[in-house]
Amino acid sequence: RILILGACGQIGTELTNALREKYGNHKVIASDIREGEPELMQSGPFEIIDATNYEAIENIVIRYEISEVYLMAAMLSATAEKFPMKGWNLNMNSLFNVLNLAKEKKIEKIFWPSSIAVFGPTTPKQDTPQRTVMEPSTVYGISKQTGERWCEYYNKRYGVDVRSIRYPGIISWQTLPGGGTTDYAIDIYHKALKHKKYICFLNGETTLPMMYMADAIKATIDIMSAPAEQIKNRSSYNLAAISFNPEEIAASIRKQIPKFTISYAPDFRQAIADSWPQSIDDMDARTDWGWQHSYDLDAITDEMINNLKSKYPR
Ligand code: VAH
Repeated sequence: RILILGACGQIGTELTNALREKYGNHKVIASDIREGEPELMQSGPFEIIDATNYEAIENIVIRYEISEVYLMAAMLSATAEKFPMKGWNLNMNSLFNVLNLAKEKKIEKIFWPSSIAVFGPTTPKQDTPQRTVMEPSTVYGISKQTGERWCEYYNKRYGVDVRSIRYPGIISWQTLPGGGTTDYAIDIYHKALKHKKYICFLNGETTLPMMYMADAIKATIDIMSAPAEQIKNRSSYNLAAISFNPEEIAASIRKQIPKFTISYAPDFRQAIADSWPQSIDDMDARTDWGWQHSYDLDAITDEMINNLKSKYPR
């Protein structure tokens, strides 16, 4: 069976639904520090677990005979800048708990999300390579870079089958934005439908790597389904789909909502975004385990507006 830690988060929510669809509702145990959306709570087993508590995870692993763990619990970039030690402790202790369960052979396989946040201001900004200078300047990025080093160490030293993806910004409609710097790209659709205008906390030229949630879920399931010998990078894989800036996403929205207007009021998150790459080279993921994205910006806008418009009747 599969255990998802952080199942009520932005990726966790849709990953739980996708894994239940693929493997059967009762094969996928969802867990989080608090309850989540009704659909997730009702579609299969749910347990309250604090991912920083080793015994709590171990109890559930034993009770449900868990063989695979997806660790989706984390504090994202903007929030971790407000609470550095809480962010570090959550992001690192949850990872050590899951890596040690695998080292003790209590589970067989782990998925752990990294992020483009592992790259810093000195990293090449265009077509950022799989291996390059990484001097992250955020708590979140430091925790993800360190986590990658530990994943590779546990794989090489103890044979732990841990697999990881450096997610770009992810756009989804099933959960509200949750403390990410890239979450302007989610909020903008809600505000476009509700007010026909959006005040963006990044400036209009801030280009970032982005991906639609369906592509991110596909990549996660693909890397976990691939034979172990195909997973050559045991730190984490670069993954890319598209890159755009607030001006470009606003133009895409205007094709559906002509009166939509955007204005800019950059805040502390501008410095976070400026430290990240603008585009990513994900050739290794495409070569090693067949990664290929599907959604471009206008397709994302179609999906977001079609799924959100019922929430904001005109
Ligand atoms: C964040 N959405 O903004 C996350 C992600 C690359 C960004 O890690 O913190």
